[in-house]
Amino acid sequence: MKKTVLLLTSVVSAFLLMSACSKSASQPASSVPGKTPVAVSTPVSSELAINIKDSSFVPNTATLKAGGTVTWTNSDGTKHQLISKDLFDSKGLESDDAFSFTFPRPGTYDYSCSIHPTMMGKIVVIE
Ligand SMILES: [Cu+2]
Repeated sequence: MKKTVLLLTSVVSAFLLMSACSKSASQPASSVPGKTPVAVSTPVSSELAINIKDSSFVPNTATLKAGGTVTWTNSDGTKHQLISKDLFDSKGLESDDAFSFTFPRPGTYDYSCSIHPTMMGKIVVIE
């Protein structure tokens, strides 16, 4: 009688162990889809295109990889001039003119339009 109980106990515990094993084995597989959106939601480009439209920068804030280049294109009918303190000055950008700047180092760089000071944008450069 005692032997039967012992056998049953070992069978039960073996079953529990197996189910625990299969559960932990399936965990890495289920955590992979969870990890993928994180990688997708933070795409870091080394080439960025920013559109100047209706006196605003689209996108207004953009993330760039260090060493990457940003190109602004003026899609407005009015002239804009992009400036960032001690960093760049696009000079006057007429309609359809483009200006590119390469950001070698990580950091947060604010820029604006010297003609329309309320036009502001930000480039976040990461390693
Ligand atoms: Cu402007």
